Amino acid sequence: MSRFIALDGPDGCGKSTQARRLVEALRAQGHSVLHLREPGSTPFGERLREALLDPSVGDLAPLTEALAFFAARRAMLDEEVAPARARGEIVVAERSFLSTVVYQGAACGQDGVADDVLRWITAAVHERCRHDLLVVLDVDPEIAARRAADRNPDRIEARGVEFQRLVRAGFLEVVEPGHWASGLAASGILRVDANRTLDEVHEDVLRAAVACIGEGPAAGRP
Ligand code: Z5A
Repeated sequence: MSRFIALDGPDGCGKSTQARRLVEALRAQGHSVLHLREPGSTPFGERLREALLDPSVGDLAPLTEALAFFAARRAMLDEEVAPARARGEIVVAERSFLSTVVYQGAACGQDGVADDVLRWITAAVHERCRHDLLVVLDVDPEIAARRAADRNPDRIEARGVEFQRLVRAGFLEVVEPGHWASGLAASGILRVDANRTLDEVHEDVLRAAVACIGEGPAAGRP
């Protein structure tokens, strides 16, 4: 049975590592799994990713950034996620619309894209292809910064630890029960404490994914 699962969270929360481990574990259980990343995973999306992360691009308005992330997302849904779902595969993606809601919305304060605009565009972009499970890996920005200390920051990472605090607060808002975002994932949004060891985080992520895969089909699920 096909499922669409995304791992999201602040920079350095461990999404890429946990996505790789989840994909390996699910494949070891016999599932056919497609591993994607946002922005990216299509030729168009990878070109947008390059531009969006390139420090030489300089500042962009939050709405400009949001529209570019949504454009890359829609291409990935049409070209990769929908066909994989039709083949009955499990899709594991790094990041989701939650990142746009947080990075281009809540974390930008008054300059951010308004929540009702983000909600409208998200619904339109995901009209025919929605997540089953969204996992937010919640991490203290100082811990995340130490983990990524040996890397050159990309355009968005270069905003520093204060911005990362706002990003974390934004993710903690979207995992609150009743936030509109949870209505776009059949099994909802789960917060996982990512301040722990890789193995502890993996156990929680795998347990949630296996539970989601084991659940019966939701109404309207493609
Ligand atoms: N962005 C946006 O603004 N709006 C949007 O809509 C979308 C994205 C979709 C690119 O995302 C940027 O785009 C990102 C958000 C923005 N901004 N920034 N910066 P990305 O996902 O490609 O980039 P990232 O968040 O910077 O990913 P990352 O740096 O690769 O981090 P990660 O995937 O969360 O972590 P990792 O690579 O798995 O781990 C980092 C290191 O920590 C690595 O050495 C691990 O071995 C180590 N690690 C991870 N977990 C642990 C634990 N639990 N213990 C110890 N060490 C650990």
